[in-house]
Amino acid sequence: MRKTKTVLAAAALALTAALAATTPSVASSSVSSAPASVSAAVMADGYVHVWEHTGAGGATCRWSGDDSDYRFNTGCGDMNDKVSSARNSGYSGSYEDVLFYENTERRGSFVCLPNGAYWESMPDGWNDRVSSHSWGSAC
Ligand SMILES: [Ca+2]
Ligand SMILES: [Ca+2]
Repeated sequence: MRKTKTVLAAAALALTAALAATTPSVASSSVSSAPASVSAAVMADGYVHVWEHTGAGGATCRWSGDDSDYRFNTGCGDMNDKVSSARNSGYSGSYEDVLFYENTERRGSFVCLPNGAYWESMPDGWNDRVSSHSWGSAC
């Protein structure tokens, strides 16, 4: 519980910083609680989202670009070997799919999350395993 609060506080700080640096019109809640019925038709927001628990639960992170090391993230702390659900709501185009790698620096085995897809739980063998990701056109 203490750790969750720390993560949320850090996320709030980073969100504030991000909003100050960009446009205030993209404000979004750091606690995602979209109803299950929405998951089939994901609204594109340009981000890949991951969560600590299945069903979009617990701590969350999102990126619009690549991330080579899930241990260190601005605003959402350590997500290394913790990801249990994920959503690709990136914009469709040339780099619309997300490749999740088992190791940092995009090394090792990977799984591909297609554009617009939501994994309520990770594929077999991938719970608490992802350590980095990149955008691509590989699914
Ligand atoms: Ca987890
Ligand atoms: Ca890993």
